[in-house]
Amino acid sequence: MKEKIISILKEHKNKFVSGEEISNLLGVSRTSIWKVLKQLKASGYNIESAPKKGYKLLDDKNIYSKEEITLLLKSKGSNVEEVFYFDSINSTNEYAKEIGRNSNMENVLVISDIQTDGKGRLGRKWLSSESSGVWMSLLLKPNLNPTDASKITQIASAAIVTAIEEFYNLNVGIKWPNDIIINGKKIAGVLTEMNSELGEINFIVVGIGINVNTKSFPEEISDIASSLFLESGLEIDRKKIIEKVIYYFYKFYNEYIKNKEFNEVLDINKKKSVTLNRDVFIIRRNETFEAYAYDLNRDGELMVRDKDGKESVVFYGEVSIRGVAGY
Ligand code: BTX
Repeated sequence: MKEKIISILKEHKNKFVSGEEISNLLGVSRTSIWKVLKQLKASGYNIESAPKKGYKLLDDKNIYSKEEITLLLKSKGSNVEEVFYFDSINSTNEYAKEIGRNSNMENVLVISDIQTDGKGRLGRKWLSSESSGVWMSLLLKPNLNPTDASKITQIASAAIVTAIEEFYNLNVGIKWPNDIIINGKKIAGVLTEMNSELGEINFIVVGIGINVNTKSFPEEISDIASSLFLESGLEIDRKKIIEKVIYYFYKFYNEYIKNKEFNEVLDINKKKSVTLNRDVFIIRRNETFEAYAYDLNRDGELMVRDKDGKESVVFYGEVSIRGVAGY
């Protein structure tokens, strides 16, 4: 009902719509409409009410809620079938994995204003305590071989870069395969987690964290972290970023799942790479060695050449680049 009322108010943006009209459109009593409008006002909607005229939605720019996000994604015809929204949660990835384990649902978006225990890779933390970023996870059930799951990370990285470049005039880079970098600092990251058995994927959760309007970072990461606001001076409604990232994610994902077409994603990952054409450190199991990163192969794996000229593919190794995002 909340969603429907917001929809009606949005259709009449900056114009009054009477309680009676809303009540006729939805077939519910004016008292119920009035109660919902009161709740909407309490949750931050700027709704003007005037006797005999009705209600008018003035500004919904900074409203972050399940209804807003659901409406936004529905109107853009995205593949997202269900949205779980939280004001605060430990980790959207953890919640999405829980749904993955316990239901048949897929194409579910879990999103939270704040994460109290946001996760990075390899047990690291992802700071998401301020309500100024986008912290979201998609639950997917693709019919893929588990060895292809890493492509989902690259699809997400390509989607984030493409989305950001639509709004900001910034030079955005990808530190292979999951960090998004601007001016040498990390502004976004992707954490893909998979549940699989016997060569089959049960589900994949792709977690996306983007520092959008963050004004400052704690000292421990202030040298390596930045936000779209800090890099551009532009404050933006986070919903716009969500809409575009989801749009591009599904554009690339559907291309890959339906047509096995990964070239556009690969091109973006190559073109935007801050890892390629430089010396990197490969940390593989207990071994660390320096090598020159010269290409991404057709599957998006990093190709490196060590100082003896031996070429190899980096699968699981953590790649570290001097001078980029603190590595
Ligand atoms: P990562 O392991 O590449 O990066 C984690 C490292 O980045 C940390 O060790 C720290 O140095 C630095 N860092 C921590 N917080 C931030 C931040 N807000 N901005 C920039 N740098 C930071 C990258 O992991 C993957 C991150 C995915 C986060 C999303 S948010 C939604 C979803 N839920 C969840 O718990 N994780 C994902």
